[in-house]
Amino acid sequence: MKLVALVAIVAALAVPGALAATPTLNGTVGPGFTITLKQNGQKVSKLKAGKYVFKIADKSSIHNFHLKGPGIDKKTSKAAVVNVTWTVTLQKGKYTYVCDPHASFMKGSFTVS
Ligand SMILES: [Cu+2]
Repeated sequence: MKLVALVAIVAALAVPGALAATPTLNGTVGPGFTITLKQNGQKVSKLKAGKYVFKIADKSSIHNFHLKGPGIDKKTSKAAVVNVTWTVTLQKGKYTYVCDPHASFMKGSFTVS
């Protein structure tokens, strides 16, 4: 009986780590002149290095979503209205995301440590 209980506890502790999902970040640009990057509804400002899934919603044919930083330079096409998913490994450093045609004010950044 005690062994069964112990096995159950060990299994319960081991499973979350084994099944830990890659964290998802939600990037949105448009339809207005806004660009955001959020995790669980909160604006992203700091992340730990590692693998992330970026779900990008490019909702406008006059904007794009362009992510740049150490090891990464990815963007959606300005003309396209698309949902894309990028699986990305973030490294230590500063990353920026901009809408290229309006980069002076449609922009954001976060740091990875
Ligand atoms: Cu724009």
